[in-house]
Amino acid sequence: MSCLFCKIIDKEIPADIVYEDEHVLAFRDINPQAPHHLLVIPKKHIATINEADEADAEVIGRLSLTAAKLAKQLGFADSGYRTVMNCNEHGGQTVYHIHMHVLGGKAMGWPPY
Ligand code: IU
Repeated sequence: MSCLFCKIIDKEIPADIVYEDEHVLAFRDINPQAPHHLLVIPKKHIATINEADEADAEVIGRLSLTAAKLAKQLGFADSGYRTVMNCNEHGGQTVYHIHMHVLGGKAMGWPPY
């Protein structure tokens, strides 16, 4: 298994894990782009959101619910935050195991370029 995020799930590679359940794992991004920068990933390996199917609907929903839960727990829900899932080259995806970025703790601009 060469997927880095699968290795984090299997605890073969260390990560600053902030949440884990049967379905998802959340950890702090190694190269944070905001005061709070989490990645929420499904335990099931899905390379990009293009590969997700109907059977993945629940776990994909759990990514957003986990993002909101952690934003509340870590105290940046009320001030606001952004969730992002990059897809493929033009989306800026570099790790091919879907992940929801959760960025908070500062005001962010729009559009994102
Ligand atoms: P992207 O959307 O695929 O570009 O995001 C990948 C993120 O994974 C990026 O923000 C990296 O800093 C982050 N990351 C990490 O947190 N830990 C790692 O071991 C690796 C990448 I590799």
